[in-house]
Amino acid sequence: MRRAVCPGSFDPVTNGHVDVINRAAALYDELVVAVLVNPGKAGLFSVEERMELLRDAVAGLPTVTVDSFEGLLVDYCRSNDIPVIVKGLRAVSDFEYELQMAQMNRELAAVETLFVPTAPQVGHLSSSLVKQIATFGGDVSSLVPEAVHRKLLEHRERRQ
Ligand code: COD
Repeated sequence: MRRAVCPGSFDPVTNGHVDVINRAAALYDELVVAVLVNPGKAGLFSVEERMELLRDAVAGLPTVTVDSFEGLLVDYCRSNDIPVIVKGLRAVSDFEYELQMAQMNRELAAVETLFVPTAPQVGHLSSSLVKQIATFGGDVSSLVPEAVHRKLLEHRERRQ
């Protein structure tokens, strides 16, 4: 059974994440999308909300599950018997940091990292840009799954 994990903050999930998840799901028998619980950094959405939005986004992918983790990713991999991390790469700037983490994760626990090059249509997407645009009333409907778009609109209405 080939298993892998797609880790991230997913605050919130974008079409860029969804593309990487879809492509990783096609390569492995089981894929876990794991949301980092970072007690030191409050996100726009709670971890539960992010997981709910992810579950909605992967509803059509039967081999994909959504989970959360706290602490080191390699510890999560070890406890769940996952030998591979899948990451999306958008630019050289991503690569420099991701390479360092991949080498460290391999040294710490012999966990390998597979890099998936971003699809050109979503290479400019990031959760932080989406949040910034949505906060100032910009249209992000083509950048995120429908449920995320609705949630961002609700969030903005609550703030007004
Ligand atoms: N196209 C392709 N890929 C994308 C896109 C896009 N448009 N947008 C994002 N991605 C990829 C990112 O490159 C990343 O691989 C993944 O999707 C998640 O992105 P984010 O922004 O939601 O999540 P990050 O980058 O904040 O997540 C970082 C982790 C949580 C994976 C990392 O910090 C981690 O592993 N933390 C746990 C602590 C740990 O183990 N630290 C030691 C590391 S050596």
